[in-house]
Amino acid sequence: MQTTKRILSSNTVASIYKCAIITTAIFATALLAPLSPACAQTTDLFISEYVEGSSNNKALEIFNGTADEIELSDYHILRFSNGSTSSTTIALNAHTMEPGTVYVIVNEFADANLLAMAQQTSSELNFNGNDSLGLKRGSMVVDSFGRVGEDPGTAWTCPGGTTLNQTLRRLPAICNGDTVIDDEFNPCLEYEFFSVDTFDGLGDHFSDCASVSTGHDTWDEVKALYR
Ligand SMILES: [Ca+2]
Ligand SMILES: [Ca+2]
Ligand SMILES: [Ca+2]
Repeated sequence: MQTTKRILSSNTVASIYKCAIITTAIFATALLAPLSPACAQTTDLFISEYVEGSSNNKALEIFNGTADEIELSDYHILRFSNGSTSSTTIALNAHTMEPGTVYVIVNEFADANLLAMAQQTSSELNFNGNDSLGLKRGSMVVDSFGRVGEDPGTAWTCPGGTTLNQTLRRLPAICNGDTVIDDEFNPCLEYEFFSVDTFDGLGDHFSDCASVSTGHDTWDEVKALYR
């Protein structure tokens, strides 16, 4: 039986958002009603699970929490090994991600039961706890893991958590990726931790966040709908 451990307690489990009410002098409140309250929203792909397991059991799960289909081949993963600032690129396959779905990439030499979860395999998906990762759309960083340029030794750690020999699952309250690749990394702020070779969270992701249409993600675009 897998053992699970919640690192963060009631303050994160509650995931209560103070949703701001959209107000404006320009548009009638009635017209704006469908748009409010404006909760924390997901605007792009992010990493929803990181598997740093035994041997070659390495995997990443990417989540589309937006309201739109997203073409995955517009994105790629970068791996920065052992504190290096230069990276290895892992291209992502052509695949249309429907809203609310995930995509799982697995090291091609992983155990069969992990490979069975894969939508893509790569020999380059090989990290071992002290390696940073980036998820990019073109030149834009949409998420990152670890701290580029820092070799923490064996792993980034925090009370009850480590990036070595664990499965890390993004907390439901995390709505968007970490777009700063080289600042301090505290995995306990963003992930919950599961024992080594936990694979049963791959294939879906639970998020507390509202999805937002990436086609209408600026206020000017939203306003244009009501003209
Ligand atoms: Ca390494
Ligand atoms: Ca960061
Ligand atoms: Ca998952």
